[in-house]
Amino acid sequence: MNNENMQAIVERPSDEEQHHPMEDLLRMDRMPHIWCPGCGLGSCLTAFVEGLIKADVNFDKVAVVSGIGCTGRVAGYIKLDSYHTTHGRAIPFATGMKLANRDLTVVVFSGDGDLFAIGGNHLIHAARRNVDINVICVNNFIYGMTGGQNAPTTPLKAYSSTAPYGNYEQPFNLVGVAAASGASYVARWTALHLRRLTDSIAEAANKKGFCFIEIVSPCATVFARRNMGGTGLDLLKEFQKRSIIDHSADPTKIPIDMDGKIICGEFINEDKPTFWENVQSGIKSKVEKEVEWEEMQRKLRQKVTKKSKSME
Ligand SMILES: Cc1ncc(C[n+]2csc(CCOP(=O)(O)OP(=O)(O)O)c2C)c(N)n1
Ligand code: SF4
Repeated sequence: MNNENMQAIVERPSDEEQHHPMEDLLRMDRMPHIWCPGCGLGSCLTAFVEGLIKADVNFDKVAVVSGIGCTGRVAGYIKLDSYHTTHGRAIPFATGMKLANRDLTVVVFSGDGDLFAIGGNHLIHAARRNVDINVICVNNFIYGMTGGQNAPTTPLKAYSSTAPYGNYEQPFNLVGVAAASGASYVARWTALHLRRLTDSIAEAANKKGFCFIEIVSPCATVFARRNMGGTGLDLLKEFQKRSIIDHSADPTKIPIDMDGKIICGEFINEDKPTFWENVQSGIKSKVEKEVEWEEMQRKLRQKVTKKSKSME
């Protein structure tokens, strides 16, 4: 190593001089974050920020909503208007915000437990109504924050703190639930598919209707350790081995199990009327019918008056 290189290493910039490439969109005063080493959430947040930049949305008009959990911390780390709501209630909160202020791009960023266990009912009904919000769900197969209890996504036979002999409950296939409930956009990626995930987030940000993106992401601490004696990195390697991209796959037929393939892709990308558009067209046709009815009544009254005058 020559002297110049040596000098460059010795003279590393001080902490004050160092800048995070995404610091404009992150609340740096909240760093260091709470996530464990090897957790996939850092990559998920990076893809989210990059996706919003790529979508070229007006950041003053973006609102991010999270529920409770490790994933839910995203609302606290992103430097945009963001709301850390109660467990399971991110979607109703986001729905209200979007309906009251329809210029906003509203994104829910939360965990599989938050969105599909306690919040499951809200998710299916928001998808059914095609509410114009985006939902990004980080699926780490477990309740991470509270110590690794079974989630509705825990694969059969996987170990969790509430399934010490292996899980015997059939898990939800998240993209299948979103698709069957009527979402306009449905995609699944792993935390390794950063470029494709970023593109999906950008696509959804500019799309009307209920958009759902599942990110399969490693929980290094309470899922990986308990199930494979490995780390978050080992789980990522496993995802790499098992992932297949197939955009034409039927999202209702691609559950994730402990050792099978993880089918990823953009499965649904449709245009259909949103909840608000249906409300507007309902009101419009009702008003038109009333105007028509009043006109008919007016003409009838005119006719009757004319007739009675002619009889006088
Ligand atoms: C009403 C209510 N019930 C239960 C909890 C406890 N709780 C906090 S986070 C969580 C699960 C989080 O799991 P998930 O959404 O998958 O997020 P992760 O931590 O795995 O990212 C639970 C049950 C709570 N905070 N509020
Ligand atoms: S518990 Fe799991 S999901 Fe939560 S921060 Fe740690 S590794 Fe990530």
